[in-house]
Amino acid sequence: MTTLFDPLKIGDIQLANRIVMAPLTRNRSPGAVPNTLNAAYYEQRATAGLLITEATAITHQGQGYADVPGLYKPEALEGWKQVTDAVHKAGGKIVVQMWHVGRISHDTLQPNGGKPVAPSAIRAKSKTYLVNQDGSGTFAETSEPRALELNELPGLIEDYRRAARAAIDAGFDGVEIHAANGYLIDQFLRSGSNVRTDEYGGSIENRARLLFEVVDAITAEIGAGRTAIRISPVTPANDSSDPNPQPLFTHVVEGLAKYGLAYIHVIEGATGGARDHQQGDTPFDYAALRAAYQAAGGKAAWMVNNGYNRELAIDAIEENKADLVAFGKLFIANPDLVERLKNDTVLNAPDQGTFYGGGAKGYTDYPILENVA
Ligand code: 8OZ
Repeated sequence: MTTLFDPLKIGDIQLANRIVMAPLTRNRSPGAVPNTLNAAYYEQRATAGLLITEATAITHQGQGYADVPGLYKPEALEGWKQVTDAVHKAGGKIVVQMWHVGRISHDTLQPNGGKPVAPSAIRAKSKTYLVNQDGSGTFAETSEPRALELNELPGLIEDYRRAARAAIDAGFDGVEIHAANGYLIDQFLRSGSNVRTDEYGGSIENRARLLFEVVDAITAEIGAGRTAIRISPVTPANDSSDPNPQPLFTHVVEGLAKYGLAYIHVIEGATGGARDHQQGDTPFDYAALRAAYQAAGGKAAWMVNNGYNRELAIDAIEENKADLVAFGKLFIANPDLVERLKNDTVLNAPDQGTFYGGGAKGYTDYPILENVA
């Protein structure tokens, strides 16, 4: 029987176990440049089968929060090189989560203070995180976006391609396309944020067009075996809404089946919240989603996330409901989570107050087992 602690090859990437560190926004990279503190944080967690970085902006336009890292300037790529070197020296594997926030941004974070871009000029009822002149953090309403022009989309896809190449050059084992949580690609997918009347809006096929064009560009550039994607079929995060997610995401995974991706990462329920959250009239059927992917010939590893504990994770792998399980908050608080899950030992509790912004406190100072008093 396969267990959570068994190795697995996903696309081109060999993993030591099936325990994954989920992408976690930590707002500790001023100027969008990863630093030595960030490298220490990831290195501490390198016993995970796979580390997924915090969401990382592909361009300045794709930036929506203070002090999140980027992939769009040389200093940031140098910074990431330190991170990937540290993780590899510690025997780990790491992919970068490629992020364009779309409308979840603020004018003050945009190039020349311009409007954030979106499929349609519909403001999200959501907040972003800014840093004041004095260094203190505040949450602010997201700004009014402008609709992307049809002729801007090829440039946007090119931004994804360029960032994927830069990521591989910076030493990443692969990339995860962020198509979840109400950010740009998800904004295109869902009818609540996409009312376009051109070939990128309306039907499910049209709303998923950008997603597939991004996957086409990235897989052509770096290979499908180093490319992965994250989706969140029912999350209400960042005001994302669609009354009929099952056929929408069935179309998405059926289309993804042809590429030979490294993995498909599915957030089950409301991101960071209720696993049984629902949009529309019927509960979402995740088993049917996976079955549709496999029936279409999809062979990528199936990664699940959201509120998994030891027991749920062990069950998911042993019952073959998933190939990989991603843990978020547990990895924030437990750098040696793999060891702790293996031995079924006590877990450190995460401190919510230090999730976003700050320094080493609540970041690199969680104790590992032998240091627990
Ligand atoms: C928490 C705070 C800011 C951003 C996501 C990238 O939800 C995020 C995020 C999470 O995917």
